[in-house]
Amino acid sequence: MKCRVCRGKAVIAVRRHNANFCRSHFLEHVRRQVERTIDDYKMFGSDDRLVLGVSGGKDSLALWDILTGLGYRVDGVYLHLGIGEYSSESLTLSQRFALTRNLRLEVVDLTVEYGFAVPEAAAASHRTPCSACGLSKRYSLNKVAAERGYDVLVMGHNLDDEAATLFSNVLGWNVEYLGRQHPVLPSTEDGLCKKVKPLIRVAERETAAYAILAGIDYEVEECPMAAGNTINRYKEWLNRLEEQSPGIKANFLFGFLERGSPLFEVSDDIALRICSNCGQPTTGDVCAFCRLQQVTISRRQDG
Ligand code: Q46
Ligand code: ZN
Ligand code: ZN
Repeated sequence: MKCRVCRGKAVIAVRRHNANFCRSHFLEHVRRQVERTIDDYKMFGSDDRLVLGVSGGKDSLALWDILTGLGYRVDGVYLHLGIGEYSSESLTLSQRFALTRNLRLEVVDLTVEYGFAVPEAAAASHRTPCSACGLSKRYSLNKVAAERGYDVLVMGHNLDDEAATLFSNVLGWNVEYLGRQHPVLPSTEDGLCKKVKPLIRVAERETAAYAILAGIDYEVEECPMAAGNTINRYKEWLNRLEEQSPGIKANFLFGFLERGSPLFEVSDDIALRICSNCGQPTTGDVCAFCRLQQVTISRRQDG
């Protein structure tokens, strides 16, 4: 197996690009994919203040490495979810990454800041852990980005994440979510920070390979609350299709973004209001995060 670029010994095959790469040309290939995504979708420029949602996993740390390598100045924000050892280990790995590269990492602890952790909120609200977790991440990362005056909130979702989410939204015909599934969500005057996903051209196995080949020490343990997560199941299904038809996952996602997405665009008329409890943007009176917080704390007081 020879590298497509230098004909040296290849270490990885990327079947959907019909290409094999040596270590250095694979790293280069991934960086180019990210650079192209940033340019194609006009995600940000060199003057923008960027903050990255950091989890300690392969995707966010690989993306931090890639963006700083491309010359962007990117701070990180880590949200401590309160999921036992998994959270404390991920935090240590994130802090070590930031420290050794002289990068700024802000840590927000859900328990300290909001009085509850993900496992308790999931149980109290009868949501799945990933649903309570996703809501908490969206809320608190946006809040930090908006309050600290960042121009863009950068997220490490990869091709598999986005394709599986799209698959899930199509299976359920969640037209509202389909309308919002875009690699760039603009900022709003009500307090939503611009949000972008520069890793969407890179598959999960490629971000893992990038992290390993770039010498990044990341959290390899899976979150203990991931069991039963439907998105992970859809990822497996899509990977089975990908094995038979390399490229099908990327075609599914990018075909949607180019041709399907405009059909589901949400109108700008959906006016956001200000949550009467926390002041963050919401479509209702009290935002979903404050409702999650209230139900969790009141269950604890009742119990
Ligand atoms: S951390 Fe949170 Fe993931 Fe754990 S609870 Fe689910 S969403 S699986 S990326
Ligand atoms: Zn090479
Ligand atoms: Zn609120």
